[in-house]
Formats: sequence, structure tokens, C-alpha cells
Amino acid sequence: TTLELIGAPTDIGASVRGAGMGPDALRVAGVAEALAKQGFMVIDRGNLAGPATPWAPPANGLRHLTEVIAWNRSVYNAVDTALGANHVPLMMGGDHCLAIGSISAVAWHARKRGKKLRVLWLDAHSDVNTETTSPSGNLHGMPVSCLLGHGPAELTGWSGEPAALAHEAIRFIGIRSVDSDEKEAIRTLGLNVFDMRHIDEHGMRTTMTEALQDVDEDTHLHVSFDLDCLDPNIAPGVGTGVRGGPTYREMQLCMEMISDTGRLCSLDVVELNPALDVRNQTAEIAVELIESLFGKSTLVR
Ligand code: DIR
Ligand code: MN
Ligand code: MN
Ligand code: MN
Repeated sequence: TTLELIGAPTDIGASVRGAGMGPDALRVAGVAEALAKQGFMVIDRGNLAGPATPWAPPANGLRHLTEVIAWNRSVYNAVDTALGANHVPLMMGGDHCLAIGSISAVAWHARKRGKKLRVLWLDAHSDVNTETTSPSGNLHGMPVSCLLGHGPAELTGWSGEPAALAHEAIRFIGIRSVDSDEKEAIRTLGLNVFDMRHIDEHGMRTTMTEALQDVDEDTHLHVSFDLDCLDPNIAPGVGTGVRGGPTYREMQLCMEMISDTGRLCSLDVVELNPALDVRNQTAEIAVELIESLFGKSTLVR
């Protein structure tokens, strides 16, 4: 298997500056070397280029729409190229708005190959705001809506279908911050959310067994990993941390169970903010979790 690292160094959809340094922090933490050591062929495509963040106020409920489109176009093209070469793209954000481009490309390829797509959204937030419900106008709070076909016209339909994702194709893990209109959207859209209470009551093992149900040999499994999913005690390097997330061990088990399916075909690692981190700890933990996601285990190999 060949892995392609794609850096998307921008905070264009975020509320806090600094996520643009995420790709290099992951490189400093040794992401390429760690995966190569596991026997993968690793190609680092370097960083994509795109517009600077103007830090302008929202216009019509959307902040930096033009620039968000430009960044996502680049991400779409890079992920499309990687998948076209039968490589596994690892998109290193950057903030979570970049999942629009990444997952749209994934959805296009999955459909072309007759695969069913399953997306695991690991996050403290549900990211299902729209320009009318968002309290902030920040597009990193809206990628799920865009992928479900409910975003601005310029950010929907990229997969060749009105919606890149069907509502039943996405599973949310670790959610604990949902805006009031998002709660309604989750109900109306019928989204499958394993929130922190579910993890507390049933444990990560049962939760992941449920979330991975009917992932089979025809499934393209995509993981969209927002690092603010982790408890901020272990992952302080994020712009919008929320208390009460999964522990290090819980998230390791989550990654190991995903790896065990053998169906992981693409990955986003987003919202790492080195400006808020403590000696690159969050990036190092991210690399350890990525190692498990790609099959590193204590006793085997
Ligand atoms: C909030 C924060 N729900 C918003 N979202 C974040 O602005 O839409 N997502 N931080 O990662
Ligand atoms: Mn997110
Ligand atoms: Mn988040
Ligand atoms: Mn339905």
C-alpha cells in the first residue's frame, strides 16, 4: 500500500488562527517516518498552495467563502489524484472545512468503483451547521451539511451527485458540542450520532462495533479525524477544545477497531493548532493514533 501525505496549510474555515501550521507539526512529529516504519510506501506531496486568510467578517452567513472554495478545490484535486493512483490519501489540515473537498473526491471514486462509502466523523462537534443556523459563519462548522447537499451551491455537488453522502453513510463519534439548530438538523436528517454519553454508557468497544456494523469487503471506509475529538487534557493543540472527550486509551481502541476492518481507504487529520499546543504533544499523539489506524499493534509485527 502507498500512502500519500497531502498538506493543506490553512485556517480558512476556523475561528482561531494557527491550524495552517498543522501539516508541518505532524511532519515534525514524524508521521511519514512512523508509517514508513510500518512497511508502507509513503509519498509526501508537500503542502498545497492557496489564498491567505483575510479574517474578514461573515458575508451572508459565510466567512471566507471564496477562499474556502479555492482551498477545497486544491484538496479535491490532490485527493482525486491520489485515489486515481490507487493510493491512500492522508489529508493533513488545516481546519475541518477541507473535508468538503476531500470527502467529495472520495465519494466520486467510491461511486465509480461501485463501493459503498462509510464515513466516520471523529469530533467534539457535529459540524452540521448551515449559513442560516451557524452562530459563527465559520465553515469548519458546516462541512457535514455541505456533504449532505445542504450547503451553499458552490460547495455542494462536487462528487457528481447533489449530495456526496447519504445521511446513513456517516457515523459521528465523540460528539459533545452541538448547537441548538444542529440538534434539530441531526433529528430531521436522521444522523447517526454516538455522543459522549453513549461512549460513557456503552464503552468505546460497543460503540465502535455499532459504528462499524455492516462495513464489508465492498466498503470504502473514510475517517475524518478532528483532533478536538480528543479530551483537551491530552490534546491541547486545537482551536475549539471541549472538555470531556475520549481518553488516550479509548481513542487508541477506536483506531485499532477501525484498522481491524481492513477497509480504511482515506483519512483526514484536521484542526491541529500548533500555536496552542504544548511542545507538539497533540501532533505526537495524533501520529501515535494514526499508527494504530494503519495497523500498528503491541504484539503483532
Ligand atoms: C460551532 C463550532 N459549532 C460553529 N464548531 C467547530 O461555529 O459552527 N467545529 N469548532 O469543529
Ligand atoms: Mn470538526
Ligand atoms: Mn471539532
Ligand atoms: Mn434515508
